Amino acid sequence: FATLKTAAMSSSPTPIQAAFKTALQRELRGAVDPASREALMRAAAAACREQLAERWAATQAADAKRGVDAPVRRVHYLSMEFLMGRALGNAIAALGLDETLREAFAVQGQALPDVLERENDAALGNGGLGRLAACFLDSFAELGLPSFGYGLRYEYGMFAQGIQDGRQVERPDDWLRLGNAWEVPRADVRYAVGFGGRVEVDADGSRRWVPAETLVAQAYDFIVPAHHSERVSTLRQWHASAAAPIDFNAFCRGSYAQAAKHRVQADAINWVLYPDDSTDPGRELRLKQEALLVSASLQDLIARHLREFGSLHNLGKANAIHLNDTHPALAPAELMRLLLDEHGMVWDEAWAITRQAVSYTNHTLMPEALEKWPLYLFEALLPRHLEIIYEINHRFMEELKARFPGDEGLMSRVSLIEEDGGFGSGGERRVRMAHLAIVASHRVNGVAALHSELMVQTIFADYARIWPERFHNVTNGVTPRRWLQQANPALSSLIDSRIGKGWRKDLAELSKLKPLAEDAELGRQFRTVKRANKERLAALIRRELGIAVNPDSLFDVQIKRIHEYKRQLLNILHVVARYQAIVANPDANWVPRTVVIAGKAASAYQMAKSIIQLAHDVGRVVNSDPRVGDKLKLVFLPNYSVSLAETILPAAELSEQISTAGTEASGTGNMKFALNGALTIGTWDGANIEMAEAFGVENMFSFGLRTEAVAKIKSLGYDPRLYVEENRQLKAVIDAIASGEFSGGDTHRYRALVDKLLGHDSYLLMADFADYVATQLRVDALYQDPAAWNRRAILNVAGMGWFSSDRTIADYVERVWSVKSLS
Ligand code: DL6
Repeated sequence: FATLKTAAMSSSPTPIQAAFKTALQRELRGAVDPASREALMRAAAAACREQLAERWAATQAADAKRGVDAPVRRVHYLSMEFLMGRALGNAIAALGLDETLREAFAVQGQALPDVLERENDAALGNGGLGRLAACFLDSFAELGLPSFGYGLRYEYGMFAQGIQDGRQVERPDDWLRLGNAWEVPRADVRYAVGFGGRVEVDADGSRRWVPAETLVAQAYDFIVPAHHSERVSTLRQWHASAAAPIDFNAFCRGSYAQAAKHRVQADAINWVLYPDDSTDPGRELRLKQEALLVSASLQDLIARHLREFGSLHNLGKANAIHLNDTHPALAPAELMRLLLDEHGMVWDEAWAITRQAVSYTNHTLMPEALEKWPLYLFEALLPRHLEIIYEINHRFMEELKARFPGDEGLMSRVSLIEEDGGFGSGGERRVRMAHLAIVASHRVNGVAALHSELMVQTIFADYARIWPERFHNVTNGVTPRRWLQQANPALSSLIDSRIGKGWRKDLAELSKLKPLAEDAELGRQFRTVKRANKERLAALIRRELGIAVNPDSLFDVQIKRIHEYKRQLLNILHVVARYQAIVANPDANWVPRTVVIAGKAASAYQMAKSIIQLAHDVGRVVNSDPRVGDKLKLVFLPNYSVSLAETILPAAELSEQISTAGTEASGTGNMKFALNGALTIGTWDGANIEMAEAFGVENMFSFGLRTEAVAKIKSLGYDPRLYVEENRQLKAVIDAIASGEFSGGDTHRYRALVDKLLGHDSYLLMADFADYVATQLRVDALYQDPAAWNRRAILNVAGMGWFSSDRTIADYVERVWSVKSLS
């Protein structure tokens, strides 16, 4: 690698560039010459990690000195999901090493983007909730917040989505197969975590849990850098292993599987993000994952707090413990257990500390997502926790009896224990994890204004009556580092050229673009940037699917998890309607469109999988119909990921945010699109509403029934068939699907889907169809006036400053995590 040594630096290197170069050379010493892109990527990651490790040590040292009276507590963000994506591009941008690396790789005959692409996505999350957690880590660093993100180190993250004959197939996502140059194994950060066994009562009446099985959780750290300081944040992920070695006698007998059985069982905890919990073993494994995350993280917190303060009495004052949805909701029970049983604290003090520390975010109103665990599973795996939950519940019920005498209904509705077995319980008694989270938290928040409002009006109405002061809203945000600066460097440079670089540190400065929206030259430059991004996406589509799309067509995009409430199906119905209209009148002045859909369906969610198949069936027919040509294409991009989103978003012109009003808690994709200058066609739902208010409702294509109208129509007895009968266009669309026009004459394939639409249509696609199609025509009309379109797109970008996750985290600090929020 003599060549690398002589790699010309354009000017004399800064200390960090020099140190990085030395580390890179060292890392590459053992590699084959010329180094492969993978080897270069790993070497660069390891060299960055060295720099980050120094920043990590400095950050920890500074935080340890902050003192108990610091206005901001150290935040511990517990989440079963962190959807991080790739790390190298972000690290080199934060460290200011882009050019150094570009030059070093050029000497190796490699282009930086090609090397960056060799990194596997860390896809340790399902969707919005996990990606939000990743954006938060970025903002923790940027804001210099003392913090730890805590998660699990899954060996296979979210499944890899393949498509066979138009159907989704799931494969394990072996993202660690080439190792992970980023992670820092912490051999000295290990905690024992117990399961099963019994609770013993000592002579003094104190209770002691004797677990039947003990696992060891070991920490692996991933360091996230700030971009405008040397602060970092940490994602600490736990890896489980059996505490006991192999059974030597069994091994000597030649029973190798028997010798290692307990080790394999322990290892299963690390395998997959969210095992399918429709089976008993699946449920048990998932509860074990949650318990391991919670226990190891809280033990880590307590150990650190004792190192820093020498006493646990001020633990709640110095630390915030945040529950990212109900998955880590066991935390209050575990914290109580640790304080009572391991540290000899009395109940009242332990409870006061727990309530001071814990807060909880709800991310969905869908009742099926509110976790409930059967009591028998708790009894079998976590007997001491169950005792503690009973005691919390008993005291809570006593409080209610005093405050709401005689209101038995209220007590049974809010109890932590579901006695009669609600929906999906099979009649068994269950622990309601959301209730535990609320009772133990000093703050509970929703993730957009409408969602927070609906949360207290619907699923948590009883609790809002009991403790109205506990409920707040903190609207989501996204990190502009990844989602604008790194994903869309050309747009970022264009913005720099007009308003300077201040927006990179303070996204609110994007508002300076507002008066420039009329500037036709800026509009043209904006369009040129968009066009180049579209070409890049078109090349990807051609490479992946062999489909040629026209970069001059309107790029209309919907990327997110596939779910009935998100209504990808409504999008497809519109494509079919447009297809039929084009075929009926091919010579009309059609605005050419490329509709792009991407997203994964949960493996057991048949209806979502059917929607994916329909997208493929419709795409195949439309894309190959010579009467249609460039006027319409429907493309389903497989294996949606953070990295794929980074290519798609900058190219999008129309963002589909079309959930039934009142169902999408917030959305964050909606924010990423608008930040990249796409116009939104959207319902009055989630954060769409606040976005429209920020950049002007006239700059969004808003359509559809609003929440109150949805409720009203349902209460009056919604009949979807009436809408179909009254709308010839809609009828033709449904008939075409039902009659097998897109499924080679197979009338069975979409029968369940069509029956559901005509029967229940829980998400009101039929009711919103006409307005949606009419609004799509308004989209076409505006697209035919490029200057007007550009102007609106620029106004969208200008209005997005508030949707930075830096603002979101500042809001959490203010409303949820600061010492002030405790009063
Ligand atoms: O808050 C992040 C994200 C929201 O933007 C989405 O609207 C919402 O659907 C998503 N919720 C989940 C639900 N998970 N659980 N449980 O991912 O959260």
